Amino acid sequence: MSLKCGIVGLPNVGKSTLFNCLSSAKAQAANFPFCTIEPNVGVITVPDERLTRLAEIVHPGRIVPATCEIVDIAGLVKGASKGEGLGNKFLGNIRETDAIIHVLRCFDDDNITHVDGTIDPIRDKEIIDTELQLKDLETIESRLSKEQKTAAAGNKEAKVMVNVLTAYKKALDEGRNARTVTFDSQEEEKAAHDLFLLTSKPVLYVCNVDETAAMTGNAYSKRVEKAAQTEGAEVLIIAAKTEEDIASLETYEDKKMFLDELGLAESGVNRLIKKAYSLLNLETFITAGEMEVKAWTYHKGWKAPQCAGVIHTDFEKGFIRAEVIKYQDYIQYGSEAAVREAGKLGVEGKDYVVQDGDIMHFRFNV
Ligand SMILES: Nc1nc2c(ncn2[C@@H]2O[C@H](COP(=O)(O)OP(=O)(O)O)[C@@H](O)[C@H]2O)c(=O)[nH]1
Ligand SMILES: [Mg+2]
Repeated sequence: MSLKCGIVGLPNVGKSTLFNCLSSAKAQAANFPFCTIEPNVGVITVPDERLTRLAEIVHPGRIVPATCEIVDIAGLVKGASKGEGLGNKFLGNIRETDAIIHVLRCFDDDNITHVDGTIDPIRDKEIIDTELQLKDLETIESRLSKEQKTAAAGNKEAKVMVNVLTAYKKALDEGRNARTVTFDSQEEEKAAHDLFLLTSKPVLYVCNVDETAAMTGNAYSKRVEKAAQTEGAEVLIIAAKTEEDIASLETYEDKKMFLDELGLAESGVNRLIKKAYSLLNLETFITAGEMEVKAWTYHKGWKAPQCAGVIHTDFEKGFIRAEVIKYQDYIQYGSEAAVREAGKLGVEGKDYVVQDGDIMHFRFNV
């Protein structure tokens, strides 16, 4: 399961700059560097210092971090839902993503033109939102008439779908994003999910600020934070151009020094990926063996068999039990044997809810 995030925003707000600094983050894990699949698609490793610490103990053949696919989605402009710019092509790209990274221009620079002439991240956000909403409305309306006919013939599922579509239509007609709508029943939630609406995807707003505002943000980003609050969305402040410079530095020490000067503990790329994980309720469990120390992504709340299934479907089908070591225990005792001896190795059954950072060993038979 690889997470897929799409970067959207108006032209010249810094999308490609952000994409480039993601693409230069390759120093993080030499065995799985960022690779560009297509000019606008890249795969980045998910930063996780726990893997490095565990590898110091286990000395595995390799470290395999989780990965995240990033797509630089260009061409979103006013009228896009009607086919302006690259029109429908990029809307298809967005539909395939798990989460949206919405870049907003929060920096002044007379040398870089803004398509609408002035710097106003809230207006920009609304332009993009509107295009995505219009596309969703199109999806909903074409679906609604069909489902209404089926529902009229007495189909129960279609009735559920009609309710869902109607609730969405109302929200979108009022200019709200689909993600602001909540449903009471599981059937409705499932139907809602199956629609893959663009504005129901989780969104992370990235305020692209100048270097001086890298730590604190600025008046523009404050406005974005306020707007995001009303829709329960997350905001991240990144100085993309500066981060691009940082990413191009050769050594870890040089990067660290630059970040320290800006007052940042961690690069924007790291913060971005970590935010995306929490946004999607994703967590990581780890397998640690001689061959490899590896991160696996699962949904928060998943039980042991489901997590076993992330590694292999046979592990889930033939699940017997899981042996679990807490990350802190592994570090403290220094080896699996020592953990076992200290009585800290948990033997868990099929109802165990896996926790972030758990080091898992599944017992199964096929
Ligand atoms: N001054 C300043 N310029 C930036 C910043 N971020 C991006 N730029 C510049 O803005 C221009 C457009 O950026 P780009 O990433 O290509 O925008 P895109 O059209 O959204 O992909 C480029 O010349 C960047 O160097 C920033 O934070 N400050
Ligand atoms: Mg671009």
